[in-house]
Amino acid sequence: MGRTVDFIRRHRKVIVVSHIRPDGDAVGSVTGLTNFLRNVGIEAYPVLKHGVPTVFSFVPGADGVLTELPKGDLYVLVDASDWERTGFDRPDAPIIRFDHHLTGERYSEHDLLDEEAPSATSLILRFLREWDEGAIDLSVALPLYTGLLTDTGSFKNREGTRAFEDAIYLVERGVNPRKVAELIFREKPVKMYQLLSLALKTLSVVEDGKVAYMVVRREFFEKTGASREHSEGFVEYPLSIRGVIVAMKVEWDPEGYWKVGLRSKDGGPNVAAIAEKFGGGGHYFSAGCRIFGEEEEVIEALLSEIRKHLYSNVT
Ligand SMILES: [Mn+2]
Repeated sequence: MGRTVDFIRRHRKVIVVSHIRPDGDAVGSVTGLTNFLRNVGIEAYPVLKHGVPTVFSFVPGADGVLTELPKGDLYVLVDASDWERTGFDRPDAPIIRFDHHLTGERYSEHDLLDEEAPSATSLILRFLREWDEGAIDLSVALPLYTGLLTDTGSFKNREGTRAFEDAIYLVERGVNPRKVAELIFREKPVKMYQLLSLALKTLSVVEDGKVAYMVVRREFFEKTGASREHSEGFVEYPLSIRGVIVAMKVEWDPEGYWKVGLRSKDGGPNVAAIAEKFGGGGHYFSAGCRIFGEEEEVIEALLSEIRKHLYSNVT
């Protein structure tokens, strides 16, 4: 890790960038790492093609996030499997990747990839703790905690102690967990619930109650005026049904594809393997992919892949 620190230090202008349609982990990784780099005297810029979703606007540095990619000497790709996920053309400068998914592209010997990390911000935290603990102030801790909280589904999605150890560390740095939870989970616009009520009408439970899914159609967004960020987390609803071990959310995307979120529970199949069949990826219990086609065809293709994994122990 010391070598990676030296490598970053050799560059004058560092650009930190993550994926389109950013979630809490992408926002937290981009802002937390940028704030730290500035604390240690490095010129750094946070970039997200689609900007910061309103729900995360409280994160320190959120208002400084750029939506265009500046020229830099080094690009740090965080919480993303490959550069294409940023929505930008590939820059003419070195890229290093910090991510908690092992799949995806490798960019340099300085890539930090650790599937054991519950969030990209957790991996970044471990790296920054070795770099300079004194530079981890609240402007770094709060974004990192936001990524940790959201990517673990409020500490529901991971086993073991690591997420809690990181949380203790970050709370000791000044993060107020109650306040953060309030800002993220108790500031929903009513449009979100209007969108949810339409989406819940599509809820289907199939395969003897083992599989549940929900569709978020284009017209639901149009009818309610909700935006795409409001459907974040909807996959929890089919997943929370008793007996269901695989859940999915199939959502219209303005770019013409269906954005698919897949989740698995104890005893369920590896949804990363299912997502990979469609060019996506993720973790055993949480994965996603994008598919072009008609709604019915897309759902049938997904269900048929799920069936294979459900009944034949393929992983
Ligand atoms: Mn993540």
